[in-house]
Order: sequence, then C-alpha cells, then structure tokens
Amino acid sequence: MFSTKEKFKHTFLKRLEMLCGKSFSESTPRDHYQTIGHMIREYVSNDWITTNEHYLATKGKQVYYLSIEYLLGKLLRQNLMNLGVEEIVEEGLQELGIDLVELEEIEPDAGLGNGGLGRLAACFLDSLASLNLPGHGHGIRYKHGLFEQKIVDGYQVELPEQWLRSGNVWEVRKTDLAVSIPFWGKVESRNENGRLVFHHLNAETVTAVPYDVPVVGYNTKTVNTLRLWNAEPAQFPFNKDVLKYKRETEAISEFLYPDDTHDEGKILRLKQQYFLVSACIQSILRAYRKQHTSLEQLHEYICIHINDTHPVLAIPELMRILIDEEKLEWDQAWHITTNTISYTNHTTLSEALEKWPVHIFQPLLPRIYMIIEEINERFCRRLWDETPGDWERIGKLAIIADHYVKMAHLALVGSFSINGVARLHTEILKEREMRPFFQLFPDKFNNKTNGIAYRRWLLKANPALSNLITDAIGPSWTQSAHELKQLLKYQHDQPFLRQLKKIKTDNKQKLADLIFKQNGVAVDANAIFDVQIKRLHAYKRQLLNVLHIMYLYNRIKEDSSYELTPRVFIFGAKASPGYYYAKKIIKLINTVAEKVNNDLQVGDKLKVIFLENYRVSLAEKIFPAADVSEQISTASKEASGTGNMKFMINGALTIGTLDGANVEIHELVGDDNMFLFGLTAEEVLHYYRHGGYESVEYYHLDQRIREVVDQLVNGFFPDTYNEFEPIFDSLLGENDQYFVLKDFASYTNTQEKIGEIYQDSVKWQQKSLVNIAHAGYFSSDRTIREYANDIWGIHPLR
Ligand code: T68
Repeated sequence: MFSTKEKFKHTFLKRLEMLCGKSFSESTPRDHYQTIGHMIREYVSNDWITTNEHYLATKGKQVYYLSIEYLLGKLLRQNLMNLGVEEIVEEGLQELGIDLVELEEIEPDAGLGNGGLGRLAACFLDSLASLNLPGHGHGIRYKHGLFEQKIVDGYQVELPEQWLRSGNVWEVRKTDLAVSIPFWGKVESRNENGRLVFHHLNAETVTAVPYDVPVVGYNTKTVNTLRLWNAEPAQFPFNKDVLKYKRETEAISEFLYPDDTHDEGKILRLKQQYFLVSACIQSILRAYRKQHTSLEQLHEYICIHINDTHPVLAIPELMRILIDEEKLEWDQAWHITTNTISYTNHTTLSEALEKWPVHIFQPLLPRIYMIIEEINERFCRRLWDETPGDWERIGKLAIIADHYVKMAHLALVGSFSINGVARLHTEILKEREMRPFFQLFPDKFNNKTNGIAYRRWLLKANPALSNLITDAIGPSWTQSAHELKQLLKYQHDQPFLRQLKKIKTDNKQKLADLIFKQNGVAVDANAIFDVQIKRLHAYKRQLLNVLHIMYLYNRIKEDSSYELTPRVFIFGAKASPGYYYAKKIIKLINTVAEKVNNDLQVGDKLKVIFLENYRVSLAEKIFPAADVSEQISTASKEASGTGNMKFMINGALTIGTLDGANVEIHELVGDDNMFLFGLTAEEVLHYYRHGGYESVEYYHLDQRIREVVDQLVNGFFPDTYNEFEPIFDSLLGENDQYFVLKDFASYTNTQEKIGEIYQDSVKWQQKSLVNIAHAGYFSSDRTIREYANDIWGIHPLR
C-alpha cells in the first residue's frame, strides 16, 4: 500500500471510508490522522509477526527493559521515517490536499514519563529495534501522562493530561494475555511432603491487560514490542464494596507520578511498581514456558533490565515464582534470579533513593515482603561472617533497616550488573555513594554513558541540517552516527559554514514565530538563542541563569551604551506539583521576563521567554534553533543529562560545568569548542564533606551578586510582596547548597566570552560544526551496543 503514491492514495481513500464511515469530502483532519495511523500499524503487522516468530524459532537470548516511564512523544513521523515511506505518504497526502504537518499536530504526545529517565527508555527502544536486537519494553499504560502545564500570571498551573481521549492508533489490546496481580491478604505456610509451602490467601486481585505498541526499527524489518499494562477489575471481585474496588483498581494505571526525584511516599506508587513487575514477569515466563520445559536455564535466555529502582520488585517476584510455583530450592532460585536481573542507577541525590516504610509494604505485598526479609537475612549473615560484630556496617548496608525497605540495596544485592549513566557518575557511585557495595561486588559495577535516538533529534527534528549533512558526506551517517566525523573536513569551507549558519537562522526564525504566537513577544532571529530546557530542579540551577539575566538587565539600565551581543534567553521546564521551591523559580523567570521584555530601553538586546508545557514535541522544535546550550548543574549532581547531547548534535555550543556527560562532551570537542565554568565535582564534594563555603561572603564581596540578590526582596519587582523570599533564603539563610553564588562570577565571565565569540560568525560556525561532528558518540545505538555486549549478552537477528 506504500509502494507507489497512486497505490497509497487509493488505499488511503478506501480505508478512510471504512474506518470513519464517511466520504472523503466530509472527513476531517482527525479522520485523516486516524486513517494514516491505522494504515501504518497494519503495514508493520506483517514484520511484527515475523519478528516474533523469528524470536520464537531461534530461541536466542532476549532482553526485557522494565521502566515505570516511557516518554515517547509522537510516533507518526518517526514510524513513517523508519519505514522509509515518508516521502510517498507526504506527497500522496499533498495531492489529496492534506498537510502531513497538520496531521502530526493532531497526534498527542505520549508523555508517560517525567524527564530524562523516561526519554532514555524511549531512545533505547528505538535503538534496540534499529540494531535488530531482541529487546522489548514493559511499562504502564497511564490514562493520564505527565500533567499539562499552563502559566497563569507567571505561576505554573497543572491540568490533567488526556492523551487517550481520542484513542491510541498505535496500540493493540491483548485481552487474552491478561494476568492477575494479588495485593493484600495474608500468607500461610504449610508443610507439604516435608517442604514448607506458602499460600497467599484472601488476596485482592487486579487484572493486568496488555496493550502492545510496535517498535519499528530504522530501515530494518525488525519490529519489537512495547507492552503497556492497564489495570482493570478482576472479573468476579469477591469484595462487597465493588465500586470502591473498581475505583482503587483503576487508579493503579490512572496517573503517572509527577515525581522526578521527589519522594511522595504514596501507597499507590508501590502498587504501581508491583503491578508492572508482576505483570511483566508473568508474561515473560508464559512465553518462556512455550519454548522450555523448566525455568532452570532462564538466565541463559532472558535478561530483565530494571530502569532505576522503580521496578526492583522484579527480584523478589521472580524468586516467588521460582520457589512457590516452580518448587525450586532457595539457592537455585537465587542463582537464576541474580543472573537474570541487571540494574541502572540514574541519580546520587539522596532524596531520590527509594525506601518504603515496612508498615506500608508488608500488608500490601505480604509474600514479597517475606522474600525480601529472607534475602536481607542471608545478606546480613554474609556481612556478619566477613566482619563479625560490626553492627554499624550491617545497619548501613542492610536491605531492611530502621523500619524501611531500601530499594537500591535490594537492587545491588539481587542483580548481576549495576551501571551508572556517565563516566563521572559511575565513578561517584563506586568511590562515594555506593562505595561499600562496590567493595563487596566490584565486578558488578560498570559504566554505560547515555545516548540519544539521534534520528529523532536530528534527522527528524532538523531536516534542513540533515539534508546538508547528507549532501556533504552521504547518507550512511543515519545508521552509523560516527560517520558524522567526516564533517570535520568542512571546517574551513566558507560556503559550507555559511549554509550551516543559514539553516540555524531559519530554524531560529521558525522558533521566533512560535514564540510570538505563544508568548506574544517578538524576538530577533539574529540574537543569540540561549536555551535551558529540562525539569525544574534546584540542582539544575535555572536560578543561576536567571540571576545572570538580572545582572545583564542591571548593566543595561546603568549604562545605556553597554554593548551586549543581543540575546534571547529561552526556558522550558515543568516543576513537580509539590515542589514549592521549583515553582517559585518558574514565577521568578516569568517575573523577570515581564520586566525585561517590556522595557523599551532594553529593546532587542535582551529578551526572556518561558515556553509553557515543555514536552518531547516542543523540544523537537527548540533544539534545532539553539545557539547556546545551558548545562549548568552543580557539578556531581547531574548523573548524565541527555539534553546536552541533543543540543550538541544540532550544533549548539555548551556552556556547562564539568558534570555528568558534559565531561565526555568536553573530552570530545576540547576547550576551544565548549565553555566550561564553575566548581568541579571534586571541589563540590570536598565542600560538602569539610565545609568552608560561606555564601554570605560572596554576597558581600561581589557587588553584582548583592544587587541581584537584593532585588529578589526589595520591591524591585512590583507587586511580588514576599514572593521570592524563599529563594533569597536558600541563597543566604541556607548557605546556598547548590553553589549558585560561588559559581556566579565564573558563569558571568564565561557568558561574556560567548557574547564576544558569537560576533565572529565564521569562528562560531566552526565550533558548531566540530560539535556536530563529534556528537555521533552520543548515539543511543552506541550505548545499546554496549549494554547488549557487556551486560545482556544478546545478539542482532539477521
Ligand atoms: C535522570 N533522572 C537524570 N529521574 O537526572 C539525568 N526519578 O541526569 C539522566 O541523564 C537521566 O536520568 C537518564 O539517565 C531522571 O530523569 C526521573 O525522572 C525520576 C522519576 C521518578 C522518580 C525518580
């Protein structure tokens, strides 16, 4: 149906009538979107079935990626691109008077994630399929994804997100593959034939129904599966209060937690975690049993990867099935489990390390809790044997301690591999945060520096730049990102550099149009577009960016002849709804924007834009238009970052600290092509341990700092009353935990240098080119190959 334009048009018109029950002349863009979506899904179903049959027949090892979040964004254009039918469809539709771009706007973002962790999972799925690797995702089909953000009077307001309102064309409901998940109840042990046997009685069961989404690889026949689980009432609830049961059951897959490293400690969250894990493992084992008679070799055929600790209950759940259902002995079950599960850590922030109060955990998941107790006891016994009497060490490392279940400890003990997400992050895990575990299990630790699905973030998001690259070095870079290095030979090619600049300016103009439409502010596409887009978090230091903008504003006001290379500062960020401080920063950004943008004396020199409802599809419009990428977290705090890579591959230059993957960007492009500033991780960690930083000193010593900090509270912003006192307090009263004032001077100087260098257009474009050329390293294809080879032991299908 996609082989020629004529065939496509013919099928499209026929399918439209059948699907929507109306004639073409009556149809709406939404009908067109539905029709094309169904056509694609039907088109891939052949390869989807073949892929599955192939996996079944070859019995090769497969990996299952468990993640509580998938930030997929839109799938229409990506699927067309990966299937190689984009041109035929776009032109065919055009001849019917339909604009594909308009249809893309109709598709809702699948926003089943908070930020980097969820987006990484989506990038990994793309790479797995594109590399013909047998790897599938399992997640939760949240009815409402991450909240929609509105900015009202400068404040963030959250609205429930509704991506399923008009159905989801990509999914297939598989009612026949539903499984039951037990909660509550109690466990009874009986002696049966000399063996202790456990029965979970009076459980309240929930039905998990899978919805499968095909994951189409780029230019391959491989179609893997993302299986999203929906929570539904069991058919015959024994409960008396059926309505309550129905409500509580459906709540499990109702909302994504807008959590982002802030622990909300809700029972529902734990229910979600076990729901995902149990459904997923039951479904894996059902498929496995079709091929194998026993589970004794499970780890030779299956790897289960847990994305952070949210799915860590996969460990006790697998133990439960092996012991209670397969009747294996503990040691054998433990051998299989600990050789099946691998784990990625995404943060060292202590507030993000999950722990569950025993009084919540035990009643909800009684059998799982028993198994964790046993794992803990055996682990503590081992510790005792190594260092008898050292209760302090045992207390620190135990899985259950102080009436909490510590999820990271369970992951460390029960998996065969633990990896960090950038080299610096992994070193910090090994040397500091998880040092005692590293000493116990040195061979488990390894690094896998993050990557991005660069076909989405460059090929799809920035077609003009992609065409320029293909014209210059041929098309092979779309499958081998390291080919981008060939661009280095254009470093001194003036016409090429001019084209690069023209493409960037055109992209900036498009973004400027969007900004005008959304924010009503006119910005000049010749100004530096300086962008910070990511979740709002104190450690990411949007505050440092804002204070610098306030300083620039003050300079312009003090000296009207002050020569500033014109800048547009662009922000996009959602704050967790309960994160009071982060929401204050959003209000501050909008307050500064209001003041600066309406000051005639400032004019085009300085503009500040907050783009509301930052999400994947908006990000795709911003990265191609950025000149400067803000990666300014307090060193040691950002595990990796992946936005930094998306900017880089679109030719933006980074201003950043030596944190996360910035360290590796710096190694690739060198001092000349990146703007480093601020404390190093080692210096930050030294201050945390030994003290020695007094933010007040910087306030008193640096007049620029004093002025902007005072302006937070001295009425400089009219009608804000005590609005920004919490920010003022964080900087002075609480001694500035994130070293904003400490790094202010260094940041400001570096920003000044950027302004100067930008004036030399050729020099700037050369640096931009060097960044693009070296960004191939950050392809998630590279990352996934490393996971496949070093951790999972899986091989590409042919
Ligand atoms: C991010 N983590 C890291 N967490 O912050 C980022 N947390 O440095 C890294 O690049 C990225 O992971 C990918 O490795 C997160 O995004 C969460 O979103 C999250 C969600 C729920 C609970 C805790």
